[in-house]
Amino acid sequence: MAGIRLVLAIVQEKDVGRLIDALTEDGFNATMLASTGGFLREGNSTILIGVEDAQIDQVLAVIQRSAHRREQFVSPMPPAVEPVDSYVTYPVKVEVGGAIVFVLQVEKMARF
Ligand code: 2BA
Repeated sequence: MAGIRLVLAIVQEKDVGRLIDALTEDGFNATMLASTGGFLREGNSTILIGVEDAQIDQVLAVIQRSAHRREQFVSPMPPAVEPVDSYVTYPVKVEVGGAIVFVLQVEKMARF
């Protein structure tokens, strides 16, 4: 039996519709989870895609062409442990978007 991989892609909200459309068009099954980035504390989406080994390159190519990196100025949230008035935040420029992708080996997949 062919090996199964789980692709876990974290993408910006702006890119998620385009990515899901492209995955569906190419015949991939995907699940979207609402997630929040630890640094920006903004909503992003975590997409789960179960695929066979042989499809990994194709799915990565779909993700790469659907998610774009862009620059954004943000004021980071103060750390929860600091007193609020002792912490001054300055906007910082960060690059966001594109996709952060993890590929995991799956021991078993079942559909009941
Ligand atoms: P956030 O944690 O909200 O990070 C958004 C962007 O802010 C990051 O983009 C990065 O450019 C910047 N950034 C993150 N931490 C920073 C820091 N300590 N100082 C300065 N800039 C910082 P990406 O690297 O493209 O990450 C996009 C989102 O992907 C992240 O949102 C997070 O939700 C997820 N992510 C990234 N790396 C991850 C990892 N190793 N494990 C789990 N999730 C990850």
